Amino acid sequence: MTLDNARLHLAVQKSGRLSQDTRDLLRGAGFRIQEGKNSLAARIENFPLDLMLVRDDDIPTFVADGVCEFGVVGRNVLEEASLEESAPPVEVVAPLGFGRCALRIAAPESTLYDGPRSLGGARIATSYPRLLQRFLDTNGIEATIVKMSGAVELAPRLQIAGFICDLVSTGATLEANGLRPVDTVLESEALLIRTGKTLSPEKAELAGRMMSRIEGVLATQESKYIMLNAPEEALETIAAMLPGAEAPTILPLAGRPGHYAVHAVCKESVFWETLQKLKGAGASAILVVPIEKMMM
Ligand code: PRT
Ligand code: ZN
Repeated sequence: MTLDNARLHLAVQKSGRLSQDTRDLLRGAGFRIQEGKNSLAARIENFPLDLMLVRDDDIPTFVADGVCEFGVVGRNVLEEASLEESAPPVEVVAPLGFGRCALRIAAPESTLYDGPRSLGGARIATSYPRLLQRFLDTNGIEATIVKMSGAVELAPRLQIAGFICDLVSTGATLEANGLRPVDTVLESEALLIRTGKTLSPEKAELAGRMMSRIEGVLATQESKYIMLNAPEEALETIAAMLPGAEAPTILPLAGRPGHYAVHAVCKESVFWETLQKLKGAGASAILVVPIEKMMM
């Protein structure tokens, strides 16, 4: 098989909370998505990659089976699927920083909660029975799990269950239903996952190229390029203060003996406090600029 015949397949949510951010990430990594009539797949015009547009719940299976080499899915969906007996392994390549939410236990405002033991003997409604069971087991609690596929927040009012275990982001849905979060089962965000199956050498090479582009976008989201001037005696202190920077470039300033320009890529957030500290250490003319592309 030649390289041209090998195409990668990335399973992404067709429509829902992860769709837009997934597309934005791919576009940011330079992948041009061909918006065609096919509602099941979308071709990337400038890379041997096809997006398979599916329901998020199916993504772990497609990737585990190797039907798709990669996928983008919430940690909540991935972990619930991987707790199923005989689930083939998938690997987490990278957390993607969007789709953040938490799987939380919640109860009506008036319910007293004093840690997981308050769940003993209770009925808890959820769409995530395996993650909830793991949480209960870890805490040595016996409770009845009531499996629901949606509208879990209505369970207490309908007297189906005294507690719920559901995804929360802003908390507005809980509040609107007179519920309050009392415990956390899982913190979640979207993940890039890959199949545990071995890829052909051609696909492995493409996979490496695809991942380094995506990782490049993820790295630039936090990273900044920082430039400043500093006197020679402050260089060591200042270099040590630059967040997440390796080996800054230090250049002599023309016409100002003993003064240098310091340039560095900071791979962690640069806050105002950092700038204040740099100034305090003798830095001047500090510039922080965003990085558009980066390949390590
Ligand atoms: O059709 P398909 O099966 O693909 O989509 P879906 O309806 O199952 O999933 P979707 O699009 O709702 O969510 C996809 C993924 O987004 C989830 O698996 C999570 O990883 C992530 N995510 C992030 C969320 C939320 N935030 C979220 N708030 N998923 C669901 N919610 C729901 C939650 O279930 C509750 O009903 O939003 C409500 C609470 O939101 P707040 O803001 O009121 O707290
Ligand atoms: Zn779903």
